[in-house]
Amino acid sequence: MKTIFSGIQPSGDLNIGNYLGAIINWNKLQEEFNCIYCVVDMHAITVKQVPMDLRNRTYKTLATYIACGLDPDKNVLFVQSHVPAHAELAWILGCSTMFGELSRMTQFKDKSAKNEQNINAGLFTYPVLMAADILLYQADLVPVGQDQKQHIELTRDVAERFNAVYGETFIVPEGYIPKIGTKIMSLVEPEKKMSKSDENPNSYIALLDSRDVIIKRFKRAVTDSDTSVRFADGKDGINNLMTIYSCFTGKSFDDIEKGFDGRGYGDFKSAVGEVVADGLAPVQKKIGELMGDKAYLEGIMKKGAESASRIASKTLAKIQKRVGFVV
Ligand code: AQP
Repeated sequence: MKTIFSGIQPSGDLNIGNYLGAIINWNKLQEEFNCIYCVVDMHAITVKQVPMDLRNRTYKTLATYIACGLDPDKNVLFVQSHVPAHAELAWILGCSTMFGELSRMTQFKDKSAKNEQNINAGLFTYPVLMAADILLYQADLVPVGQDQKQHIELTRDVAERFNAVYGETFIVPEGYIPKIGTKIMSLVEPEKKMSKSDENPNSYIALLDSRDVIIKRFKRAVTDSDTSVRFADGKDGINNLMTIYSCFTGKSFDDIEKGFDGRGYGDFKSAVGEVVADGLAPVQKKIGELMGDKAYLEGIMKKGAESASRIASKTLAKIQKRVGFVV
């Protein structure tokens, strides 16, 4: 059975970008693959966090994985900082990663522009830790949204370089990026991706937003001066809303265009708000229930960390031997 690895940072409240670009695709994979999903809290501290909020969001992110359908008995679900091998392997891989490569990472450039007062070394070496996350589990496939493609390519380069120097050690993973929903855009600046750490809450729909907030934010979503609902170049706002509507209803763009023929943007925006609110309601209910049972979530974290550590420590020992450490 092939292995899948992916994770999400508890750096903000998860939004429909994270949901459509990552989590719902993970769901489809749990029957066919050996799946390992992590809450990557160590990545989250590359940007300033309030400790209490980070802790709470770590629980909430795990609860969201389960609420969205990931079965803790079929998937390994764990928290990154509970498995120290991630940090240990990141150090070793950092010595096979070039400064120039890391300097070219778009996410580093974007995040350093946004956090001028805190351009820390962790933000710069973030992709090395991500490579360690993936390679520790000898993952074959990494299901992510479009924005993570460059980091997956770097992971492949680092794995290939390590294998060339020390002999075949790592499986070189492939990104798994489905066709639709892999880049949900901001509702206020539709040329930018939707991000959970965006300072403007009107730019995203968090999974736990109330029905009223969801409907209001879609009504205010930035579109264009045209009036017909159709997918076309230069209509970033409408294209984004059509993508979201399609993901929540399963309808094709053709069907959406026909369904809203002769109706204005106002009608369409309301319809998008309704289907998203309906689609998220059961997930919200389940997250609420799970957050009321911290002991259950801690049990999953503990069991997940034990399973992940078993796999990770084996890979790490092999690598330590390869590079010449006395083990
Ligand atoms: N807008 C998006 N559309 C589709 N997929 C997305 N993902 C993120 N944003 C979108 C996917 O969700 C997963 C979460 O990744 P992450 O938390 O490790 O970091 P990220 O990609 O940087 O996500 P955010 O929401 O933008 O977080 P912040 O604001 O903290 O940086 C990944 O699979 C990602 O592709």
